[in-house]
Amino acid sequence: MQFSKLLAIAAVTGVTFGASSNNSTLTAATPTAASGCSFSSFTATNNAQVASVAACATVVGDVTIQGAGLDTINLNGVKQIFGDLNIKNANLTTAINAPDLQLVSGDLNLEELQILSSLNLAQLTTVGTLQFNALPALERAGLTSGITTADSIVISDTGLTSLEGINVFKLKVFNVNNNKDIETIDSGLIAVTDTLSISYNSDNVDVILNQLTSANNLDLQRINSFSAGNLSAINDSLVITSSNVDKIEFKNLESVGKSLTIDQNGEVEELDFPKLTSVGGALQIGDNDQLKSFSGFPKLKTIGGSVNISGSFDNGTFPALSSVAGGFTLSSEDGDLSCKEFDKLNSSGDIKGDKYACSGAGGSSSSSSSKKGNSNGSSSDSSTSSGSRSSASSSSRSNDAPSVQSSLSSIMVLFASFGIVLY
Ligand SMILES: *[C@@H]1O[C@H](CO)[C@@H](O)[C@H](O)[C@H]1NC(C)=O
Ligand SMILES: *[C@@H]1O[C@H](CO)[C@@H](O)[C@H](O)[C@H]1NC(C)=O
Ligand SMILES: *[C@@H]1O[C@H](CO)[C@@H](O)[C@H](O)[C@H]1NC(C)=O
Ligand SMILES: *[C@@H]1O[C@H](CO)[C@@H](O)[C@H](O)[C@H]1NC(C)=O
Ligand SMILES: *[C@@H]1O[C@H](CO)[C@@H](O)[C@H](O)[C@H]1NC(C)=O
Ligand SMILES: *[C@@H]1O[C@H](CO)[C@@H](O)[C@H](O)[C@H]1NC(C)=O
Ligand SMILES: *[C@@H]1O[C@H](CO)[C@@H](O)[C@H](O)[C@H]1NC(C)=O
Ligand SMILES: *[C@@H]1O[C@H](CO)[C@@H](O)[C@H](O)[C@H]1NC(C)=O
Ligand SMILES: CC(=O)N[C@H]1CO[C@H](CO)[C@@H](O)[C@@H]1O
Repeated sequence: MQFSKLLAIAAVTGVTFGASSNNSTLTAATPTAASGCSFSSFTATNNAQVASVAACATVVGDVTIQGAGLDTINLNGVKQIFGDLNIKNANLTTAINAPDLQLVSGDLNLEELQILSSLNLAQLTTVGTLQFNALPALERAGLTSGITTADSIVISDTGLTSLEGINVFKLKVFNVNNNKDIETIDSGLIAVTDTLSISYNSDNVDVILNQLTSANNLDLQRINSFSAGNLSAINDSLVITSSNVDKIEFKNLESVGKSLTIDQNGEVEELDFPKLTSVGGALQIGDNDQLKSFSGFPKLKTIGGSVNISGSFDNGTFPALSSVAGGFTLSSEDGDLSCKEFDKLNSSGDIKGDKYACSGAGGSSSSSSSKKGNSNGSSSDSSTSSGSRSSASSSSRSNDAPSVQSSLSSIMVLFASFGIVLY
């Protein structure tokens, strides 16, 4: 968390010393705290101990408040915490008041507060990570000013009805899951550099991310609708699963860096990816009971992993497809889809992987070989042109997308630049 602390401090100095001179004023921000307000960590389990924290306008160190001995937790007067603030496992706490708190440089973590129903974070604008977890009675986050700077937001298993007050647009993690009363997520998010995940909120959750231009991992589960008309690049993987959407539409998306998975969406009838030209990893489409066509990829040219499509299709084409680095499996149980086009794709050598199988209206065809397909889904025609044709072994491995994590350093570099851009 050291890194995010620095960032948060940098961000605050941007505010304090004028965002117009966004130079490195980090050293000017070294906080000074009154005696008793600076420590490595401090745990409060009763009102007197909480009051001793509340006596500090500036706290340097990690604060944990926990236990069943606390009804209302009052942190009035605390303005800045250079460290983490954890409030957790306080199962009799009904209210938390921190109306003067502007900054938590590390994690602000509220967890396992079963009857917490009132939260006042009226002036909070800056956190390293905001994490709410298991706050079932909390309907409002009490973020009156609103959070504008954070590197991660995780909202999980709360009673919140909206994400009002969360106004961070460029960050690393945005994860909203298992909030049964959130029916709309309409956010100004612009870029999410690590994971953007929205899953298992209200069954009717409509997700509107019309400012989003780029994402790394995008994971959508149990959503009702999704719109991201400005999203042009997904650098890692895209997963849409177990959702009620009737149309999956990514009007502006040009590339998916790794795999693209669309499965178990029982109501989806149409896919629309008019600009998508490349999928870096596997393309997986399956268990979408109402999907009769996969003709929504008019420009898709290269697939860097394997293809696995199953369902009951009347038609489906990849008119622009010229390279599949992995194997190709298409199985259409009912419907009119014929394999002709895909047989052609295979015999013209555009499928590089070791396995080709298609079953459709006119019958089925399949073959496998140990040609130089690759096991990690990236490009295959490699160095030695000595076509290694060892006898047809049964080594038809599925070429799943590589799941290489972005290196920490590149995340840090990316994020460092966001730290500045945030203003
Ligand atoms: C950075 O900003 C501080 C405070 O505004 C100013 O005193 C300092 O001269 C600036 N440094 C540079 C290199 O611009
Ligand atoms: C709260 O937690 C304490 C200690 O874990 C436990 O003894 C008590 O029964 C819990 N109370 C409620 C209302 O859950
Ligand atoms: C995706 O990759 C592009 C090109 O490397 C980069 O400019 C962009 O910031 C990345 N976006 C995210 C959200 O990681
Ligand atoms: C894309 O972003 C622009 C500028 O923020 C906005 O006006 C427009 O409505 C967005 N487009 C879509 C299709 O959402
Ligand atoms: C293709 O996906 C289906 C599920 O949609 C799965 O059962 C099957 O094993 C997959 N086939 C391959 C070759 O990966
Ligand atoms: C493809 O199949 C769908 C669903 O059966 C149908 O609505 C559509 O008209 C078909 N398109 C073509 C080009 O045949
Ligand atoms: C797929 O293409 C390979 C290489 O051209 C060929 O050997 C194989 O018979 C083809 N499979 C089918 C089912 O057409
Ligand atoms: C697997 O990926 C690595 C790194 O991208 C690459 O160096 C290697 O050649 C690939 N293996 C094959 C068999 O393509
Ligand atoms: C006053 C100043 O240096 N402003 C700069 C802050 O950073 C942005 C983005 O890097 C520059 O465009 C500004 O010129």
